[in-house]
Amino acid sequence: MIRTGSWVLFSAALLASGAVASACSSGSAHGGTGGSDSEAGACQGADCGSAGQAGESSSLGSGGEAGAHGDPMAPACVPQGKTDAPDDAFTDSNCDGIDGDKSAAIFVSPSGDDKATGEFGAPVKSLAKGVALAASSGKAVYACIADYAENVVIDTKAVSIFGGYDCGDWSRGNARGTVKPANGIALTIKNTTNMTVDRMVFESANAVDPGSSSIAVQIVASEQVVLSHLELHAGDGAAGLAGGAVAGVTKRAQSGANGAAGDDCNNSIPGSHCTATASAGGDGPAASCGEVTVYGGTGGAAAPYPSGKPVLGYAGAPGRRRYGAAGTNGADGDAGTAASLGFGTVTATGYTASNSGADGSNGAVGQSGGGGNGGYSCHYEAFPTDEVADCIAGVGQDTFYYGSGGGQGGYGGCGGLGGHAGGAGGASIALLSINSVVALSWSSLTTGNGGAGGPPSDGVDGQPGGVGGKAGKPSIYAGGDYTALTTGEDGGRGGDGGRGGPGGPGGGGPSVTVVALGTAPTTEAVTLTPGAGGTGAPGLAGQDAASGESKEVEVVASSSVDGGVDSSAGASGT
Ligand SMILES: [Ca+2]
Ligand SMILES: [Ca+2]
Repeated sequence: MIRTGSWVLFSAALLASGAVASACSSGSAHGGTGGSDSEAGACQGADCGSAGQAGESSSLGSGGEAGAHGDPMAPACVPQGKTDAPDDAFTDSNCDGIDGDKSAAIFVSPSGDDKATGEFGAPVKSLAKGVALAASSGKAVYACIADYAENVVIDTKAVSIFGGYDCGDWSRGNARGTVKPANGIALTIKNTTNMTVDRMVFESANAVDPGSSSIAVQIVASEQVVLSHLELHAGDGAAGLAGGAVAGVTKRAQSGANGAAGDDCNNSIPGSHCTATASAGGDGPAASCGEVTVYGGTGGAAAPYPSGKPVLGYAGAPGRRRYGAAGTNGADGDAGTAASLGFGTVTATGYTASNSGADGSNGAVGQSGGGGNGGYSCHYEAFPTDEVADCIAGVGQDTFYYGSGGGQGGYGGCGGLGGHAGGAGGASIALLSINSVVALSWSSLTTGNGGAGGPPSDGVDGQPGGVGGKAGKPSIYAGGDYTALTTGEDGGRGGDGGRGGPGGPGGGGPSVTVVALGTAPTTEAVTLTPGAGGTGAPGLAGQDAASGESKEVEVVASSSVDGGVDSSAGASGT
């Protein structure tokens, strides 16, 4: 009775899985030829092996023993060879009790233990452990139908993965387990050749880090990769990074240095000897705006003893020679360009959301103010006929006093910093094949939405120009018409720095079910359902960024790796 019951269960499992039992028949086995089959040692262990071990048996030898019991309900199982690949009909062609070859597989089940051997009856718990054991032993992984929160990586040594197995009796059907890690790529295959992944679901979570992508399966530098009866689901790409705020200027540019005061001397007064040095104009140290050195225009020196003209003030730098005049304001920076493509860049190592905006450029440095001219120096005569004219001419000898130096021009303001670009939105990609040969069949691929482009930040106003330096105070002997004549001029005000341009907005991320660099995967009976492309961010200077594309297949030519998308790929958003 027990044996009959277990056979019914086994048979039901086969029927439920849609198996066509060519080697281990189910339907015809009801005919009751079990006795003779068992003699050949070729029936299922569940039926002709030790009683009650449904699907668990054992060797062909024990099958013979079962035959001795002569169960008339046992099905026939005629081995068609020593090997048995998991197949679409779920046929146990080597009659070891499962579709597939028990001796050539590492079994993975959530009820297993990663310290186990992985052999049949002693499954490991994680796919990672299963893949590691399979790689070292040259076996395949048989995974039962369950959820696996793992990032599965197959690197260098090919490991086939077959799902569809029941976690209880390891019968096989079309139901599939799901690999869904908390983040990152669900299945990565690289540097391998000749392997199969069958009857599994790979699902990547929504990307979280700004500009990162959600990719379900990525295959790199691999060949003869067969993907069959899979479901690949990518989550949403993450929104692009917002351009960081730019610090504004809080301090006015450096003021010009004051000119030196007029020197008091009077040759007719003992102890008050005139020197031969004219009072100097203001001349402060260099300042800098980034890599640009800035000076205010140097103030002119007063006229020298005993005769001569005052020195003119010097132009501010950068700028032309404009004595005492205010510097002109620096030009505003240019706005950063908006992202214009609906796709990013695929390189030999992966996809990069490169469709970001450009930074705004900095405003230009304001022109520094010009230096003030120096003052005249005078000889005072007791009985002058035209004092001002004599002063300008530098004649007379009784009394002498210097004019004062001109003030230095105020320093030009530094340009405001440009705004930062908005980052590109991340992509949603179900299958990314890079320089690989992949055959995809009987599968459905869906993607989420591409990430929105990141908004840019605005530029900031330039630094206000520095105040011009004051002329030096006149000599105590100057008075009346002499005061203005002998006093130097103030320096001009520095020009303001230009405003920084706003950053360019980031482009939306694409949503593409199949992306290939190089050869596109071959497809048979494949359903591709892309989501929506991410929205491009609006620009602060009027130009909005492109939205991400929504496509079934995007093929990027290998030759354009450095340049991004293939021109024939239709990169613009849809
Ligand atoms: Ca098979
Ligand atoms: Ca088998």
